[in-house]
Amino acid sequence: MISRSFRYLFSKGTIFDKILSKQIPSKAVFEDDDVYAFEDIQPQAPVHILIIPKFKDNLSGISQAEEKNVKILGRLLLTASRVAKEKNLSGYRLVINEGKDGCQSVDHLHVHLIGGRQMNWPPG
Ligand code: DGP
Repeated sequence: MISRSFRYLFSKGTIFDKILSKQIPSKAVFEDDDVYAFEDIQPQAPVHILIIPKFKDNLSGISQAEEKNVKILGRLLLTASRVAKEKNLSGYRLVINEGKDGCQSVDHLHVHLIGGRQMNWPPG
């Protein structure tokens, strides 16, 4: 059987595929069978964590989501909430950037968990 990391190694993918296959190091915060949470390399706040599905399943962004993705979408949000509790955040923001106008730079669905400082509204 082909291992997971072997498959990632040869799949055409984004930087997050390389992170998942450990070709690129990352600072893990949480991991289970479905999701991986790790520290953002360009933090926008004292706490800035990315939560991604381990199996991309064509989810390059939230605009690709279909009914069949409901479970993983829920897992991403639950993981964000769980990590925020573990980090003792009293308040925080969850962000999904979509497309060029949404400032998305990596085409692998991800939720930003941002906290540890006062957020502003409206966002920039
Ligand atoms: P977005 O702009 O919403 O697509 O967010 C992509 C995020 O990914 C951005 O905040 C920076 C982060 N990022 C890009 N490359 C790397 C990397 O190699 N390692 C880590 N940990 N984060 C990365």
